[in-house]
Amino acid sequence: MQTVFILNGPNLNLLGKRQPEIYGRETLADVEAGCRALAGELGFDIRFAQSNAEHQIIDWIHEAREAAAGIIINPGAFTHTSVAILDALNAFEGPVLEVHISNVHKRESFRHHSYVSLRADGVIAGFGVEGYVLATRRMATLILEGRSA
Ligand code: DHK
Repeated sequence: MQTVFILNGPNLNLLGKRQPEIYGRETLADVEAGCRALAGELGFDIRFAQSNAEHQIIDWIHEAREAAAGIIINPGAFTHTSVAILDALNAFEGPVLEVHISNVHKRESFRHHSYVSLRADGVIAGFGVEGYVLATRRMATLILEGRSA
C-alpha cells in the first residue's frame, strides 16, 4: 500500500487552542483522524507528523524520497521563510500539495509569499482544516495519474 506523508510545521501542535478565530477549534489529532479515514477509503496509508523544528521537516521530506508516493504539507510560518524546505521538496519527485488553514492572502502581507508554492502542484488556503481532507482526496487523483503516466 502506498503512503502519503502529511507534514505540519511550527505551532500546529497547538491547533484548536491557539487563535481559534483564525485556525478553528479542531485539533491536529482530529485532522489526522479525518485524513486517515479518507485515505483508508481511497486505498492508501498516511504518515501524519508535526514538528516545530525546520531540520526535522527537512529530514521527513528526505525520508519521503524513498517512502512516500506524495507529500501534503502545511509548513506553518516556514512557508514564508524557508528556502531549505523548498530545496528539500525540489528533491522529492512525487506530487506535493500545500495546505493553509487560513486564507493567507487575506492576512498580513508577509504571509502572501510562499517559497513552497514554487514547488507545490496545488495550494489550498482558507478552507479551514477541511483543506487537509480536500488535499487528501486530490492526492489520490494525482497518485493515480502518476501510475498511468
Ligand atoms: C499556519 C501558520 O502557522 C502561519 O504561520 C501561516 C498557516 C498560515 C495556516 O493558515 O495554516 O502563515
